[in-house]
Amino acid sequence: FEFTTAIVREPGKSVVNGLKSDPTAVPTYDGVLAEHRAYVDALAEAGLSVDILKPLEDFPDSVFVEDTALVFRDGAILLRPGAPSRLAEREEVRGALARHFAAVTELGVGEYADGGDVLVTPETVFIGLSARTNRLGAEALVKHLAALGRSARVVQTPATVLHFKSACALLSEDTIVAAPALAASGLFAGYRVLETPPGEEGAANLVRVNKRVLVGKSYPRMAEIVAKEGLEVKLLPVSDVAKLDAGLSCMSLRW
Ligand code: CIR
Repeated sequence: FEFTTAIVREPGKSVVNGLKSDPTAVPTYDGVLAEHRAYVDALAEAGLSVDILKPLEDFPDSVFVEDTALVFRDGAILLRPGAPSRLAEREEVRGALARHFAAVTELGVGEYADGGDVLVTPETVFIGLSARTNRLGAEALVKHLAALGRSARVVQTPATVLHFKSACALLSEDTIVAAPALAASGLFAGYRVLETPPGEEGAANLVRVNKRVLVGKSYPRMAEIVAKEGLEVKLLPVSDVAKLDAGLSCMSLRW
């Protein structure tokens, strides 16, 4: 969670046609744009230099740039997003990665993984198998991570959420915030686990950036828990991106 730089992508007007599990949820372009702007400002306020990529009308979900790559100080891995409509987003981020990283490796054909399924902790990297991340992709990723000196574990994403990180986030070196399904799973043995309050399960998709923690505005009790940890809380609106099954972590690549 100590970062200096981020890559984000502005939403296009087509964002309203992004993938979503609830057909009755209707996000607006203006709503997503406002949430994205507030998010970019919060990253900059937390001290990050933010590379803002151009909107891509052909890719409604491309604002959720986290799913296209995994980034570390010493290298990046270009992923292969598991939703067919999102696959070519990887080509659109390739150039930006090349600008920022000397070493970029990439997942091969048939190896699918979304960045939203990857939780990085100082000790290990959790890779959640999901509808987007397959076994081949996860196992290939373990090898790419080993080349960057990181150990990784392949685990199961709870069936109730889209991505592994829809239900968890790293809050400090040894503390993970998790929704009940993951908190009770035993996966995080050895970590301190803070469970999201009832009704605030979506709050698990928070983002620690340096001393600050970005938390969804609709999660006041989670914000209180984070503040009690001695961290600065920045509340951000997320109701429109939530209609697209997304949250705060999805909107940036951070390193
Ligand atoms: C999708 O279904 O791919 C997008 N509508 C939401 C992606 C959210 N990304 C993330 O959690 N990393």
